[in-house]
Amino acid sequence: MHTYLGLIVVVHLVLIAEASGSPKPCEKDCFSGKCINGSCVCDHGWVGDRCQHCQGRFKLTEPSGSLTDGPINYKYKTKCTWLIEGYPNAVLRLRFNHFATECSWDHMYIYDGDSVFSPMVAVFSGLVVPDSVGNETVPEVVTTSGYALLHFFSDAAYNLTGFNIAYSINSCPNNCSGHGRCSTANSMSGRMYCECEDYWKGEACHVPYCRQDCGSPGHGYCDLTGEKLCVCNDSWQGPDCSLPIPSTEAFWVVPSVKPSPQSLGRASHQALVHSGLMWVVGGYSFNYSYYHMVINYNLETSTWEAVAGGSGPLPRYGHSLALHQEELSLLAVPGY
Ligand SMILES: [Ca+2]
Repeated sequence: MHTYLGLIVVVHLVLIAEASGSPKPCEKDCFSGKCINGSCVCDHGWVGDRCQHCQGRFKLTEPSGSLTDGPINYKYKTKCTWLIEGYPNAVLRLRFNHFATECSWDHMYIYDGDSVFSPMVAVFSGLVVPDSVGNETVPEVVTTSGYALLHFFSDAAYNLTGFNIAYSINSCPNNCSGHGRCSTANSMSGRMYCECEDYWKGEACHVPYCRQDCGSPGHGYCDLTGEKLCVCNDSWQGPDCSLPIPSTEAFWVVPSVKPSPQSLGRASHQALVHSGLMWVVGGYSFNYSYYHMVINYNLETSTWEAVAGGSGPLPRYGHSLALHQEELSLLAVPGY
């Protein structure tokens, strides 16, 4: 009987000793997981000894948030997919706060919908850097189905820091660029839009107008009746009428062009300007098997026109294009 009691006491002491022993720590922090018995146990969708790499599928249902490949370089040969679920027909904005992948080998595909069979709206590969020092503008991708599917793929060699993409549902474009207020007032659909401060226009209040009051009254005046721009006097030109005619200085003009079916986005096309027309030949568009092989843009009227196909050359991309002896005969050297 004594022996039996003694055995129980010993077992009890052993149990107390085990319970009071501190758990074995992990050598390094676990990023997306918990440290259990000296090793990181990863949350769903994360892998690596520190749970530092995305791999697998994620579903995001909060009205705003962010997604990343992880805190350090992404993994070789990986696939990560995020489905952002808003609500039907909500506007969803994705902001590329950081993006660095191996150009042409590691890609981020973005679809406007809940699967890869939805329209593809963008593909990113390479580096996203601000236009200029102090310009904090980052690219925004917009989906209008209320959903977005992002798929990241990396190949077997070379990696970079990856990406950090913020998203929000029913927000204003580019946060109104710091030059306006985000509002739902006067919006039939209940969607948010930017109310711009004076002298800023555009969907995101990103376009300045009538800078320096157009040099009024000597150089020109601000016309607020239409597009809100400077109308320069005869001897002045430029967006703010600050350059004399003729000018030794080059300047940019942003034309006011409405999107049209003919101007459908394309890649690997060729373009040249001849007699006030910009000709665009060929190219590749991701979502449509049919597109206009030859289109032109009239620099005077700001309009696109498609040239009827028929007996012309077959659709192609990655080709070369040349103007022959200033005549309007375009030479399209084979591509794909
Ligand atoms: Ca790579």
